[in-house]
Amino acid sequence: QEKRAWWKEAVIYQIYPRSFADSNGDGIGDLNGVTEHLDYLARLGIDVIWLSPVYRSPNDDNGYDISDYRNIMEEFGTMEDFDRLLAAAHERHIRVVMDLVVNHTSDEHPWFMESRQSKENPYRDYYIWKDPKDGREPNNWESWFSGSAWQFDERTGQYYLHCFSRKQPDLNWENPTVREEVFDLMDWWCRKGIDGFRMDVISMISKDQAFPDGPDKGDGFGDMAPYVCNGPRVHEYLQEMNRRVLSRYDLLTVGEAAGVTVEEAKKYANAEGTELGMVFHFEHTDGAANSDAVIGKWTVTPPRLSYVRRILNKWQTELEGKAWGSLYWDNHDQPRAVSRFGNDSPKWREKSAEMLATVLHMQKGTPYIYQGEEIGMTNMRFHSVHDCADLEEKNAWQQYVVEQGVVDEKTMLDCFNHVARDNARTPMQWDDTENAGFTTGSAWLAVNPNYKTINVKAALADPHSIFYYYQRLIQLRHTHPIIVYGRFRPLLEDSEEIYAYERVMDGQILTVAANWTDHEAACQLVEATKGEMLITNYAEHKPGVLQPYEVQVVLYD
Ligand code: TEU
Ligand code: CA
Repeated sequence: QEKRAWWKEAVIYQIYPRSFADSNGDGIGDLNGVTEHLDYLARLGIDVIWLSPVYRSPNDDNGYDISDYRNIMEEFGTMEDFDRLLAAAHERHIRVVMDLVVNHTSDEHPWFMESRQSKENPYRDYYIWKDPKDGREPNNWESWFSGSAWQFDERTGQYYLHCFSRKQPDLNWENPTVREEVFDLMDWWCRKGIDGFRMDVISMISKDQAFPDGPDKGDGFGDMAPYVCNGPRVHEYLQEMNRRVLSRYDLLTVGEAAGVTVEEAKKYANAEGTELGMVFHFEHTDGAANSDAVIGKWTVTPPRLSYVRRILNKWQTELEGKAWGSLYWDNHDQPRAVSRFGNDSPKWREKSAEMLATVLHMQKGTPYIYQGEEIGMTNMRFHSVHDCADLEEKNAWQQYVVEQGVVDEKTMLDCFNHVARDNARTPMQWDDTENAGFTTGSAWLAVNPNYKTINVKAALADPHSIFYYYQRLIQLRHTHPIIVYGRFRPLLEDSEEIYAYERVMDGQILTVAANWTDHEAACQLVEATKGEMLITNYAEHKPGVLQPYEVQVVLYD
């Protein structure tokens, strides 16, 4: 029997504040914008909001580069605004989870500004500095954001490590003082009354101290993943964090775990609770792994049902009883769910979005909804690299198109249109007025032109909208313990068309059958339905057949 916990029973809504709602007309979403829309979120029925970083930051990577952990980003407002948001959320029984980015800081963080001063500076060991090797980088590691992961610093003649951009130097977790600093700032936020942390690339905090060259990636660099993901001391550090901070509060903790395997996840999210509550894995969203990548993560090939199902079913069955899981189709780093896994044509957008939502929300684990997913927001069309704001896109363009010439412009833009992070970062579409009601000024990133039809106002006015479908999925989770705690059993694992499974608990069975395609598909699971239909996205059914993107969820007592 699974141990009960509020964060296992909750549905989380991720907010990317920069793109959610602008309250003061400067074109940038902000904290007051979030506060103003809490009633909307309460109406959806979610239990928790996770805020992507809102700390002081020069915004090289939209807040994932923090220069002050105890202050609010100027564009987003003030600490008073934050306190008001927290109180207003709590009044509505919505908890607030903060993003915690402590694998690296901004290069404008005072720790780093000190660190780079001299080799003797007391902050030197807060970061990872190495001498040149044969006059060049200490090893061949490629940053996740293209180019070498090492940056030479003239002043002291050494390189520092940055797994992400050069404005995101990696902290040196080997240094116990660094760990104390991190635990202190976490404690500071906990004492403010926040309800948890989503921990950015927490699987990367321990590096192999030999810093060996990585396997050749074919683009002149080596893969650092084997030496920076799930490193030698990562579990030790998280257990220490758990003892020092997490265990003293009642928190939701989710580790963003780049490179995590099921075996590793069982440690990070172990049922004894000595590390984290759950982790995000990337197996079903990794472009490079699930299809023919053009280069790196860049691909134009949509993931196939058989691939996605194999991965999700593996995680469902292997974590059972050992670790809690998290469920998501998209976030601020991924393309829009309906565009990637479903069908965003006007004809099938709604049905396929509802099908995807059902397949995810009926699985075991804590579901995450990314802002706009609940109204079926779609990918953007980028016509030029100048339409992009994200440094990952810009750097990849520079490296692959401009410098190396290994991809032509059109192919790269196609890739962007399929998987670029900016697809998820276009402003939230609130209504059909100019800028989709996101801002009265000029939006920092262009609004998707389809806002005239796809927006919150239209969704709220239509009782058959995706919004109300999500609302019902959330209500079901809150009323049927089997949806939270039931065991997962895969069904029809060879089908090319149907994703089906069941959940079982205390003599009850919950059956989920979903047609993943745009045509009718025979399905023996829906021949004669005697149980109670909990939710479906079609008003009428055909015995033995699932209509395009149809899904049925049936409870048998
Ligand atoms: O992302 C970490 C991560 O694993 C990246 O490799 C991510 O998968 C990448 O963006 C995919 O292209 C986290 C944050 O979610 C991301 O927004 C940050 O840019 C990154 O860490 C650095 O903090
Ligand atoms: Ca603003």
